[in-house]
Amino acid sequence: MAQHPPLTRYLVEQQRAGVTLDAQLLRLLETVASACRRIGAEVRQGALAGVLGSAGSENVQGEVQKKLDIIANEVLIDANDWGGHLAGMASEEMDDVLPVPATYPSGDYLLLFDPLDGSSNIDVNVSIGTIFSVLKKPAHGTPLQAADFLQPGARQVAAGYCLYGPQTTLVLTLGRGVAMFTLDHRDGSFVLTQEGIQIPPDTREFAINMSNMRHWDAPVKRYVDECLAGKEGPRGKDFNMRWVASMVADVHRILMRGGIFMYPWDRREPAKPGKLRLLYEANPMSWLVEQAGGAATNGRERILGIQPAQLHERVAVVLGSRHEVDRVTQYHQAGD
Ligand code: AHM
Ligand code: MG
Repeated sequence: MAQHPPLTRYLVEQQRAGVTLDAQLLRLLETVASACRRIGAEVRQGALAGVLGSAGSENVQGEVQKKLDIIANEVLIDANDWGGHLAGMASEEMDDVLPVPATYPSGDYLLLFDPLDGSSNIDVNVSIGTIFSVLKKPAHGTPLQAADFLQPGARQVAAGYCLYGPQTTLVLTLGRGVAMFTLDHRDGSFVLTQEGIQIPPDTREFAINMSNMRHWDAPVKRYVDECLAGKEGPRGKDFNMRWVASMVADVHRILMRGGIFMYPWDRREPAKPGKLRLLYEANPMSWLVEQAGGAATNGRERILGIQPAQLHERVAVVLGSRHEVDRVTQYHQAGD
């Protein structure tokens, strides 16, 4: 293959290598990539395009929506609803699932997304992203329903994210490793810049919002305390800490150089299992991380094995370098 083949060529080569990638899935992935390119263009224009700031509305989870949350959501819908590759979509920013309009043919796939992740960073010009997950529509003759989207992450057929940072980077898995594409702004194409991404099993870097420390459960507190104790502590090494507050950026760093990311359950809202959404954030990121040799749990069990009970379900997330995730998981299991 050429040194930096475009996304389309990569997908066709994957198909030839035996990855199940039919014409609909191919169109879906190219459509998502081009929608991300458009979202990235809006992000780059920022104040010049009047896209910063709040939209003055709330999503179903009671979070204030930013203008770019809504714009990104619309770009993804408009790009995808007419192509015949989707039966429907679900988004962090929509109350209910969205079947494709009856005027268009219905396809075999379901697309789930967090259109603009890291919303708190939009107005301060820090990296943000789009996260997506693709499922097959279950075979039944009835109209599309929310239950069709409630599949464990292990059933995803594609997952990825696009990071709008110093570079615009699309990271993708089809279940055979993780590949990264960089947007060439000169001609608007995503080209392959890294394949077979591997997360080192050990790390000296952790990512967690430390301001929540007083609300954490004992296993998370123990793990972080041991990291903070450094060389003199039980881990016998110094740790560094990073927290971008955009999951896309934090996970990207982990894919590039290792680390552990945690957004655990905490006492602020005890009835909620965590902050992050299982279907739009945790599942796609967990699959990417596993495909890169890392691990992802909710502290106790593998995230990809969880049977979702509702569309906007939340989950605790511990993901990244395998040995560190195993350690946090063992600390939880020991306390059960
Ligand atoms: P969002 O989807 O509304 O942007 O929220 C998810 C984001 C994640 O990207 C990030 O890891 C987390 O929220 C940061 O939360 P906090 O501000 O509590 O540190
Ligand atoms: Mg998000």
